Order: sequence, then structure tokens, then C-alpha cells
Amino acid sequence: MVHVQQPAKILCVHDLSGAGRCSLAVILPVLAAMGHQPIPLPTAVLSTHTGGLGAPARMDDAGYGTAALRHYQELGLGFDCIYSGYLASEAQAEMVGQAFAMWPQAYKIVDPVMGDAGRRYAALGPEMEDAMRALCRQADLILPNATEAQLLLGRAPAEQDWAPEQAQHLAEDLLTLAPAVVVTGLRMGKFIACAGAGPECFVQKKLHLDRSFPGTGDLFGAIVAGSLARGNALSAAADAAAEFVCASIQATGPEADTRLGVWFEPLLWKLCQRPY
Ligand code: PXL
Repeated sequence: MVHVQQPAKILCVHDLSGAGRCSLAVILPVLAAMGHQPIPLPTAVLSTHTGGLGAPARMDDAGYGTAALRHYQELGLGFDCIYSGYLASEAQAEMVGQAFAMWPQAYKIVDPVMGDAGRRYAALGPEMEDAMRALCRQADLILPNATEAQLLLGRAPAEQDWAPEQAQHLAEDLLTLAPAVVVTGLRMGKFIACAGAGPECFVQKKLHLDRSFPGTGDLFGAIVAGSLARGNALSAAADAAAEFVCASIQATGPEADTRLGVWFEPLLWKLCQRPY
């Protein structure tokens, strides 16, 4: 009998949105395709994401998160990585902080999901900015988009074109919060870029495909998490993730309702292989 290497255990603290291809609905298949074991801890169950599909039916956590963490601790489970995203309340940000304290050896990734396209998500109150900032201070790596990066820095978010040096500075300014940063979704003329700061500084550009979709930040984040867990460097992980996101947008038919996300499923096989 040939055994494989034990899959990395990744605790994924995000919402589960049924339709719309975001958060756990994207993160779980991606991490599993990359050979890891994702352990989902839903922060809320929603019929859809909150980005343009009407008011979703929702089931809120009602203490589920802390009870689940306690159960995992009692079981003696360990996590190689804890990866958080959409949180419905300040109390949930505290719950993620609690998870970080319970498994101090885990690599801690925070995607401070708060807004996009220059605006905070309507479903989240302004108090989430302080809660997310406090959580970012406990992370090893943060993955804000350009809007979230500005909110974290206390700046008024604006939709703008970024010069590469400006993008680099934006990522570096966030090093006051966390030791490694990747800012995503930076528009640079015909390109869309991500900027990294910390042990590695980089700006990587891909051709901007002119359509935007929900959930692409989650797709990007999950691939970065999975690629780092495979031992890749952050710049390589970010480049591979951006490549996959672009390929998924390209693969999405022109007839697609953009609110329902990118057609990444037929491309999952690529994630089983290098360079991912
Ligand atoms: O993909 C980000 C995201 C995650 N979760 C929920 C959202 C969004 C973006 O709109 O609404 C519930």
C-alpha cells in the first residue's frame, strides 16, 4: 500500500453562500483539488452572496463558531493554517482571534472582506473596520483588495488607476498591521495587478478582462493559501492564483450572469498540478 503525504489541515472561517460562487463554495473545492483538507467553519449560511442578487435568506452563527472551536480543541485536532474571510459581526472577528490563540502554530491568513469597487459592502457596518484591523494585527498574511486596503489604513476608498510604485507603497503601508501583505484587484490601465510586501516585494500584472465577478478574491485567496501550504513562495503563490483567476474569467461564457461568479469548476484539474 502506498500512502500519500498527510494533507495539510486548513481551518476555513468564511460564510457559506449557496448560489453565486464565493467564499466556502469556492474555497473548499479549490483546497481539496490542491490536495489539502479544508475544514469549513461557516460564519453564516446565506442563500446567495450580498452582491446584487437581492436580500439573501440567512442563518446566523448564534454561537456556533466558538462551540465548534471548543469541539476541535477537545478532539485534539491541529491546524496547519487558519484562513478567515467574510465575518458577519465584530463578535465573529473575536472568535477568529480566539482560534488564532488556540492554535498558535497555525499559519494565520486574514482576508479582511469588507468591500469592493470603492465601497464598503452594505450588509456590514462601519464598526467592522476596527474589528478587521484588530484581526489583521494577529495575522501572518493579509489579503485585502484595493478598497479594503484603503479602509484598513483609515483612508476614504476610491476606485482609481494605480501606478506600480503607488501600489507597492499601498502594500508596504499595511506592514504596520501584518508581516506579509498581498493587495489584490489593483487597476493599472489595461491590466489588473496585485502588490506584495513583507519578506518579498512584488507587483504582478495580468491583462484586465473587463468583466468583474463576485468571489474572485476568494478564488485568489484559496489558491494562495493552498500554494503556500505546498511550500511555494508568496510571490509564486500570488502569481499562480492571479493566473487561475484570469483563466477562470476567460473560460466564463459571454452569456453568463456575472452575479453568479466565474466558471472555475471545469478548470479545477489544473490545480492538481505544478506550478500551483
Ligand atoms: O466574495 C466576498 C463575499 C463573501 N461573502 C459574502 C459576500 C461577499 C461579497 O459580496 O457578500 C456573503
